[in-house]
Amino acid sequence: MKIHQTAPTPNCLRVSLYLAEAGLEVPRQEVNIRDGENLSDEFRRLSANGHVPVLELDDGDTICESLAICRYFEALNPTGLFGTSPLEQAKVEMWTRIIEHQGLIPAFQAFRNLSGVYADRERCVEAWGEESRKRLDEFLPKLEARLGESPYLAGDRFTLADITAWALFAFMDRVKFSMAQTFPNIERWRAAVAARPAFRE
Ligand SMILES: N[C@@H](CCC(=O)N[C@@H](CS)C(=O)NCC(=O)O)C(=O)O
Repeated sequence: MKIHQTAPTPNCLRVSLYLAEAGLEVPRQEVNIRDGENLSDEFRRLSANGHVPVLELDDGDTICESLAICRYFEALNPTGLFGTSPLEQAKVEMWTRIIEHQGLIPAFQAFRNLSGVYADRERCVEAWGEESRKRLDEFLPKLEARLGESPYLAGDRFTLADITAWALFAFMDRVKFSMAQTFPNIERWRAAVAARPAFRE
C-alpha cells in the first residue's frame, strides 16, 4: 500500500500525524498539487475527490478523504484516537467537525481565494476570501474558550480532534495567517501537543 500525498498540506499532515501517533509506517508518494499533478486523468482515477491524500491499497482499491483514511487504519489497529467510550467518541467527532467546518474550511477558502494559487482550476472570489478570513478569526476565541474548559479538545485525553486542530494551526503558520490576539489556552495546548513524540519528529 502507499499514500499519495503533498506532505505539508493540512489533510495530508492530519493522516501523517495520526499514523505517527498510531506507530504505523506507510510508504508515501509525493504529488505536486501546485503544478496540478492531481488534475491528471491518472490521479483522478485514484482519487474520488481529486484531492490528496489518497490511500492506494495493494489490490488497487483506493480511499481518499483524510478522515476516512484514518478511520480505515483505526478499524484495523484501534488506538483510541477516535475516542473509547460512546461519549468520548461523540465528543471527538463533534470537535473534529467543528474544527473542520469553522476553522479549516474558512482557512482554506481564505487562502485560496485571496492568494489565487489555484486560479488555474477554480474561480477565485476576493470578497469570499476576505469573509472567510474574518470567519476564521471569529472562530479562534471559541477554541480558546473550549481549551479553557479541558486540557484537550474532546476532554482529558489527546485525540484526533487535537490532530485536526494542530493541522489548522500548522496551516495558518505556513500561509502566515497571524492571530489577531494572543490566546493563552491555545498556546498552552500547542506546547503540550508539540511535546508529544509523534509531533517532535
Ligand atoms: N476533505 C478532503 C480535502 C482534501 C483537500 O482539500 N486536499 C487538498 C490539499 S489539503 C488538495 O488536494 N488540493 C489540491 C486542489 O485543490 O487542487 C480531505 O479531508 O482529505
